[in-house]
This record gives sequence, C-alpha cells and structure tokens, in this order.
Amino acid sequence: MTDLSARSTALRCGRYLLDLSRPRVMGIVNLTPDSFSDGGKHHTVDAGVAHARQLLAEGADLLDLGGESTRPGAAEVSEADELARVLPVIHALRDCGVPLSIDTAKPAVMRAALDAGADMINDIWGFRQPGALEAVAGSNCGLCAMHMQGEPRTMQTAPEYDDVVEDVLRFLQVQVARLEAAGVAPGRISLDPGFGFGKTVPQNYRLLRELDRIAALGYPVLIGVSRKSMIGAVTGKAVGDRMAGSVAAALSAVQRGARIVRVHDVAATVDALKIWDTVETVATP
Ligand code: 7PJ
Repeated sequence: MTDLSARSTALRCGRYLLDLSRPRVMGIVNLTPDSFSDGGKHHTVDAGVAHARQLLAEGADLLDLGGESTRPGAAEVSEADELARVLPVIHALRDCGVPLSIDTAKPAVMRAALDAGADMINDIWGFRQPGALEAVAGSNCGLCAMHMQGEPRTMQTAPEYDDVVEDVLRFLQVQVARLEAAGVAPGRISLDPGFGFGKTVPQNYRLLRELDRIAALGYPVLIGVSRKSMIGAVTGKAVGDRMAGSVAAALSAVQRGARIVRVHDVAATVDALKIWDTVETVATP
C-alpha cells in the first residue's frame, strides 16, 4: 500500500524542496496600493520589498506575493497593473533564500512570474481559469489549489453547500485529477479549503474542525485564516486586533494536519509553532 502521508512531507517549489516534516510559515506580502499609505508604483514596490525583508527576519519559510486584492467586493486588477506590482518585487527578492509564491489567478501573470524566477503559484481559483493549467504544467513550480465557491465579488452573498466538507473534498480531488492529467507531478501540489471564500462563519469552523479529512487526501494542506472575518466573528475584534485569534486558529489547523500556514503575523506564528513542535516532538525523559 502506498503511504499517502509520505507525499505530504515535502513540497517541490521550483528551485526548492520545501521540507514539511515540521509546519511552515508563509508570510503574506500584499502589493496592492490600497494596502500602503500613499499608493504609487515605486512606493508600492519599495514598501513591498521592505515588508518582505521584515517577514524574512521574523522567520518566514516562504513568501506569498499578491498584486490583486481578492477580498470580498474588491475591484478587478488588469494584467498589466498586476505585473507592474509583482515583477519588480520578484526580481528584488529572487535570491532571498526562501521560495517565492505568487498569489494570482491570471495565466499570463503566472507565466511571467515563473519566467522571472518565482517558485510557486498560489491560485484562489484552483487553476480553473482558461490557460491556468497550461501556464504551470511545464515548469517545476509548487502549486496551491484553493477551493472557492462563486467569485470574490459576490462569494459571501449566500454560500450554499450540501455538506461543506464533502463538497470541498470533492472539489479538491477533481482539481488534483485535472492537474495530474495535465502532467503536474503530485509532489508539486498543495491543497487549501479556502477559508472565507464563499463560506459562512459556521462553515469555516466546520472545515477547520474537520481539516484532517482534507489532509487525508495525501497532499500538503495550506491554510489562510490570518485576520479573516471568521476570527473577528468569534473574538469581536477589528482586523488590526486579530493576531492572537489568528495564531490560535493556525495552531488548530496545524494540529489537524495543515503543513503551511499563510499569515500576516509571522513572528508570533513562528513562536507558537516552535512551542507546538516542541510539545509534539519532545523526547520522553
Ligand atoms: C488566501 C489566499 C487563502 C490561499 C487570500 C486574505 C485574502 N491564498 N489568498 N489561501 N486568502 N491559498 O488574506 O484575507 O486563504 S487573500
């Protein structure tokens, strides 16, 4: 019998083989101008690179660069604008020593990012846009295929499932089959249930509680809960005050098999995971 868990102990990410024998922290680098004080292309690029270097100093194991806002209701970004935000940052960080992931759903951005030296493509659409499979299949990049119901603009209006866990599982299995049929090696694939992407708060928490069922598919599970409204809904805290709640949710996910946690607060998450890992691996005295 094949040991399915063996597949989740590493992820091929372009130049890197990311060791997942312990959980890893993916630092979020947001390159959308609205997330920085005064906008402007140079400012966005410089601020993005500085922020990335800060996250590396805090212990990020990989970085996720995003030039397109995917929050509910966010406006669409043109291919040219997204490339202008992302490419200079890839060039500046190419040799930073950790895999560079690009958060994009646009095939042209995927191709250009990979040509510029990116190691991983993180697609909230799960490589469903026309041309996305072809854009990544021929490279050796890592992939994150995420579940989303609907589209970012409207996805939170009325999410509906027969059974949220079963539906997400089935979706991810279909995407894995499509990726592998297109020639993507299984060792390049990670899966994400897509917290907050077309899910109510109870649906998000049910997915979190039953995350082990997604991990049982045998691919590394990547999750993003950092500062999301599911944290605010329980803690009653505004977005800037959700660090403790986000760290707790990330730890719960890791406890249930997540291997990569996508976070804003890298330093706090790294500390929490060091303690978790020590508890889990401590030798019997
Ligand atoms: C996620 C993402 C997530 C993956 C965003 C935000 C919204 N990529 N990109 N998983 N979320 N793989 O960070 O609040 O949960 S953007």
